[in-house]
Amino acid sequence: HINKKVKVVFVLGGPGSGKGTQCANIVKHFGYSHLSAGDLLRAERDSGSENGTMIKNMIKKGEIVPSEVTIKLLQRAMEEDGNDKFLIDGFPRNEENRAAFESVTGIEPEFVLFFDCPEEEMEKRVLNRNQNRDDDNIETIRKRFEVYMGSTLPIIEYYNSKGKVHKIDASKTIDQVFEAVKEVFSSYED
Ligand code: UP5
Ligand code: MG
Repeated sequence: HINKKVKVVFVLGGPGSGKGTQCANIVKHFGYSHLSAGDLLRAERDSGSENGTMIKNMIKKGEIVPSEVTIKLLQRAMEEDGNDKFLIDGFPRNEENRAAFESVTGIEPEFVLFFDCPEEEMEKRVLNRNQNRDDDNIETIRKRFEVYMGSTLPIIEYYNSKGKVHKIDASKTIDQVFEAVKEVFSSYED
């Protein structure tokens, strides 16, 4: 377990819903550190580590990497960063991720920020993004949506039943979405 008491907010939503974009804004206004599980996995893939090939294949297929890999990367990043509040973006993606993170770290999220966005809009955003991502092609995007609906939405539902979800209409402009996000974070400021 991480010794220091850290606050964690899970930032969830489908591919292209704007998690990364909004996290960058939240960091500037509210002093959180942003950890994108996808970015950490891509860095690990590119580092030539022994898990690299497995991560590469799973991302390419839009599948969810086993939690022990992702959790190790998240824990290391939290320790190295040293902040006491984190946005964890794009994790947990399924029940296995969720349960393992809780038991390994002992951390329960303070709340979950959920970016709700229609699939057509998310698809348009991902296809228009030019970041050279291995998984931004129509075939993988379809698979990412499928995995999101089948595995990640139930996790959002789980936290919703515990009263922890703040749902944001992510189909609006970046500025409009951030206005709604700010309201949520302001209500948690001490
Ligand atoms: N954009 C953003 N907001 C907009 C708005 N309001 N209006 C118009 N345009 C908007 O945004 C996407 C694009 O849309 C950008 O061009 C942006 O300018 C524009 P972004 O903020 O990047 O959206 P985000 O939700 O972060 O989309 P991303 O594609 O990163 O989400 P994914 O969840 O698909 O990707 P992630 O990196 O989290 O995961 C990738 C893969 O890694 C997974 O499929 C999986 O294989 C693997 N993975 C795991 O196995 N385990 C994990 O825990 C995490 C990832
Ligand atoms: Mg992202």
